[in-house]
Amino acid sequence: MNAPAPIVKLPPDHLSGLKQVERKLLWLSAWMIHNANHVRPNRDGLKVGGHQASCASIISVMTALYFSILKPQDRVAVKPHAGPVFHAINLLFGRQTSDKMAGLRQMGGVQSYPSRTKDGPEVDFSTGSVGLGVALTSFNALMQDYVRLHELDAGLPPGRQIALCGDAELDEGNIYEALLEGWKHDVRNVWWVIDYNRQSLDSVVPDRLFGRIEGLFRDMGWNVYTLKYGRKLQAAFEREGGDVLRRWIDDCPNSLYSALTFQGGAAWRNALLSDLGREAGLRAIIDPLTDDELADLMNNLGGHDVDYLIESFRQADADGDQPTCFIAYTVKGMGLPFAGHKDNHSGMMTRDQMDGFREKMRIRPGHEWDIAEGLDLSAEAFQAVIDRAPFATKLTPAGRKLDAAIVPVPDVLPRPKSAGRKYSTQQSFGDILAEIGRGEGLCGELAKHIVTTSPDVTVSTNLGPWVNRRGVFDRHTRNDVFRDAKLASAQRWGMSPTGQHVELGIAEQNLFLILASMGLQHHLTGARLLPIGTVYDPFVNRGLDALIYACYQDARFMLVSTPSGLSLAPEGGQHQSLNTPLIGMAADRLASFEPTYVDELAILLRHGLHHMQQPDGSAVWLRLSTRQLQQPDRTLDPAAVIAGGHWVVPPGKGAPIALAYQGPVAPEAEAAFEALREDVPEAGLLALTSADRLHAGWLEAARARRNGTASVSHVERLLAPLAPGAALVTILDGHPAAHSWLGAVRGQRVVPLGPDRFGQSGDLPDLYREYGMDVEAILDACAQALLG
Ligand SMILES: Cc1ncc(C[n+]2csc(CCOP(=O)(O)OP(=O)(O)O)c2C)c(N)n1
Ligand SMILES: [Mg+2]
Repeated sequence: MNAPAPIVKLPPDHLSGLKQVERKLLWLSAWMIHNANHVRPNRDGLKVGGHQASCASIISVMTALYFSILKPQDRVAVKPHAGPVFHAINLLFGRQTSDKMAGLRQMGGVQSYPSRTKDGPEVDFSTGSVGLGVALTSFNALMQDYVRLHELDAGLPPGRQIALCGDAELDEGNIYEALLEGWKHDVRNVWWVIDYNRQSLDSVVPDRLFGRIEGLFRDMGWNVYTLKYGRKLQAAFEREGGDVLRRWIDDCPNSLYSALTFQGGAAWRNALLSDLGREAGLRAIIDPLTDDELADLMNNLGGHDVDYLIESFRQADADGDQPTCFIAYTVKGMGLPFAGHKDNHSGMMTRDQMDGFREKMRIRPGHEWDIAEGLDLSAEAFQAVIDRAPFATKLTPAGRKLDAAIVPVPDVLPRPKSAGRKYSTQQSFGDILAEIGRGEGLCGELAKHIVTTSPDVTVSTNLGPWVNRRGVFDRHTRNDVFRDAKLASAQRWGMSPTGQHVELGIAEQNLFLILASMGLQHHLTGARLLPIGTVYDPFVNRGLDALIYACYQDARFMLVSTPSGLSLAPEGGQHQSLNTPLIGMAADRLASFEPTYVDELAILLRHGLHHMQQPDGSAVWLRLSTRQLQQPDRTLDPAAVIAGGHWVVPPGKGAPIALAYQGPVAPEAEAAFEALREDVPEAGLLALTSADRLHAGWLEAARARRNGTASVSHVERLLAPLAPGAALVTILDGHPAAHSWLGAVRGQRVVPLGPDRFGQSGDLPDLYREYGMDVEAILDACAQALLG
């Protein structure tokens, strides 16, 4: 526990004003949810939902922060279930409308959980999948330093990165991965405020847990403020018998404390008297109190005392920029009829309870959304409390969402001459990036904005040459000891504030969280970053929730996953990815590609760097391979490669069959095609560069046609020369379902090849034979397809 902070008293009028804010937020958040569930017409009979208890729990914390502590440049991840409190705060600041709030969880209304893309620019970070928003703040602190040290930001003052965190969020493993990574990078300006109501969704949290948590944060170099008791309890502890009361509370199991809170003053009295009735000092404290006053005293936890919270936040501010965790003890549902009940997570006030609550809040029917209704202050005085908050000032005249100019990308990226040589896509990805890293000519500006990162696979995904040129980022300059000692190594990894690679530990969720932060910098700090993250393709699954989370927020980055598929032959089943092409197709705001040859890769890399900066662009994913292929000498149509496919050998008109390949299985497809052509000279050979883009384009065109706009998609055009009932044999080093749908485009018959079982160690001939991907299997599939 910290030494008591020097008292920084709030002026009494300000404190009473903030208590009115608390009251208003409690009402508005509860009313929003009640209105959505019990007042608004319900067309489908589904429960709308909302979390009145989760909101009530954190109202004092949010009041203290938003109305006294936060500065406009601070960025906040709000715990998902406190979304209604967040919107109510914005209503008070004039940045939200009651119409939208009345539409909570309805289309066009505010989202259930704060969303950057749907709820507008006031939301700094989307939240919903617990733990991720919390961890994101730590990575954003790192990136805030990065963009400042690289002088890429808009020059606004640096802010705190703050997470308002439910205590159960600390069960998520990604929190600890992020804590460790943050420690390695010596992050600063991060605050995590834990709403320690000791309740999760199902139950009350085990008592023994929190001793551990405090120690964990301290071990990671964090400052910890444990805010257990509010001022009233602190005062009671000072009195004779107060130490007994304190010991009793400290020893009280979480579940009993919750149950007594729910039962109220009489139950508190019974419990205290039965355990401590002979303690004269204690009797002197509790006997004069009415039941309501006693309940009020016992619920006066640190996280419900605005005055104490503000003082603690100020103290932490004065302590400096060390990462700080505040464990704010609270009661879930504080101030509501089900306060403390273990089942209150999704509990909602009944109509009768709401009537009683409305009366207590003095809200007249028809005035539910009026800001000044039911307060002990005039509207003007209340407005003055709001205006006094530093956060009432806008970050910029345009608001909280910044923007950054687009960095021009040269039409053609520099790359080593490949035609006629053997190369893998992974190898040439590294080579192209290293060429950009020279920073010559048109690549000068481009190279400055690229930032790379990788979870301990920098070398093995071939980022090494780029890192050698651009250095590793660290706030402090650290020499490369091996280099200084003149020991031979291909990697020259000096670390400095100007480095452009952020080296991460293995945890893949951290990769996607830092990509999310990097990919949002244009909106958060006005810095245009072109983030590129590399990872082994199968381990995209390990970080998948964080990847989806990054895309959900519309973060802009390039994911390069390599190596992929069975073609990684000897590495075996756990390293051979099957499902990733399907993930790429199903993830929104993520354009996924799988080039086969270097010329396609160069087009797609260039496209990706451009696309991820466009207002209607998205993140980009390139799935690469280590299989070396003989490179063709040819000229490609970039538009076709970007749209998802191009004919290597166009089919004759009305051809009965075509072969389509994606990725490193091209040689097998090409060899099978040569044999096929002997029997069916008009057969075609199609190179697929993106099942995802083809599919997306197909859906888009169909939607446009349904809306009466003539539109033909790239895949429809590609397949048009084939006979209506033609066969299409497809092959990729990934789950064949990624291609099965092609048959639906024009009613052609698809025979999809590719592994649908876990792989194993082997060489390519054995594995391709075993999993039906060799020349023979392709020809068998062609024969089957031709026979119908
Ligand atoms: C990754 C994930 N798993 C499960 C859930 C479902 N869920 C929502 S809230 C919650 C418990 C939240 O408890 P806590 O963080 O303590 O919040 P509070 O008590 O403040 O409501 C769970 C399990 C979720 N939103 N995200
Ligand atoms: Mg909780």
